[in-house]
Amino acid sequence: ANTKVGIVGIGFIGSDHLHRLTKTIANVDVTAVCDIIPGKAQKELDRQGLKAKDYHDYHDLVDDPNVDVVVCTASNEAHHEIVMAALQAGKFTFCEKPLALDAKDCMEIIKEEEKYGHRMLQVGFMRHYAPEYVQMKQMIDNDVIGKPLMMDERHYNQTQPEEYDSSRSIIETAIHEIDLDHWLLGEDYKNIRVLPVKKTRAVQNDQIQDPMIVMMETTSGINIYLQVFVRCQYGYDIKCDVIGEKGVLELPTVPQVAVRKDAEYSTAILTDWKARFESAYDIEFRDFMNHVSVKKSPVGPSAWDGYIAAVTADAALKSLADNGKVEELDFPKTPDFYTEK
Ligand code: ISE
Repeated sequence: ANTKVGIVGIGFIGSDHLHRLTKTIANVDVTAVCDIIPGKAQKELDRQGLKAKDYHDYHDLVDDPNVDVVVCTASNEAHHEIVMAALQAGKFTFCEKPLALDAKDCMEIIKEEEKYGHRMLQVGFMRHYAPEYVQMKQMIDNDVIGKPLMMDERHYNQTQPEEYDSSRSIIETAIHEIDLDHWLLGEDYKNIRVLPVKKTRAVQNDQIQDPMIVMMETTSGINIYLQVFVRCQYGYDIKCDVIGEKGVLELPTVPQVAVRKDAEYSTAILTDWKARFESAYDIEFRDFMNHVSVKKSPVGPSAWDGYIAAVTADAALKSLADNGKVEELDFPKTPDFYTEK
């Protein structure tokens, strides 16, 4: 029988996952959806030509016996309570990043998950599944460029809604690199700082520092330099260079057909982040569903990864509030619970 999935939050990524789970991933039925805005989920079901139970309250969705697995794609603030409810209902859960707003809330989720004695949850850090990052990690592990010394990264969005603030630039945007870099390098972070730099005139309020420079240092002293710019205007642009003792690894951009025309040679730059990592999302969900559909624990990014990222993000926000002061980081050992296979 197909695995029955309920999705809470039918926004940008929620509608994308709804489509993915019904059209791309095999042996899944989306049996229920829910959105805080009345009518929104039903409208999306109609648009995609789908039928599912449309709940107004997510509690009813997570308690529905016709839902085996909960996918949480609600707004960041709601992740914690929805995930807690899903775990309490004993459902395998996929939660989009960030797992919760801060480390304290992530720890509560970990405590809840621990009650089951095995992993119940996966966090949507989909870049772990992007073939280009996977290759990069293998090349680092295989010593292709010798020991990594520095990383040079860019995370640019074309634009974000008016209310997007510095905290979201960190917990929703930079969180991808915060999570990914220590995985790529196989080292913890020692410290982080966020430098307020010259601001773009594309923002008219003081709620956001845009762009910002995030600097992290790992325990062995690898320096990471990341520019976060969520209103760069020109496109969705991701750069990741790892500079080693013998060479540099460079993340490719998504291949686009080149155009020779009118005395120009050009290639497009994507603008939609969902398109940039489309295959990563597909592979991620295939892996997650392959495990939970046979009642096996998921093996992708865990609540612990969500927690470590949140500890780092908390420190980043503190640094930004303190004009770029270096915040020291010291991570506890990963509980066995999360390393058991
Ligand atoms: C969004 O939630 C994402 O995950 C994108 O990858 C990121 O680029 C964007 O800034 C976020 O809002």
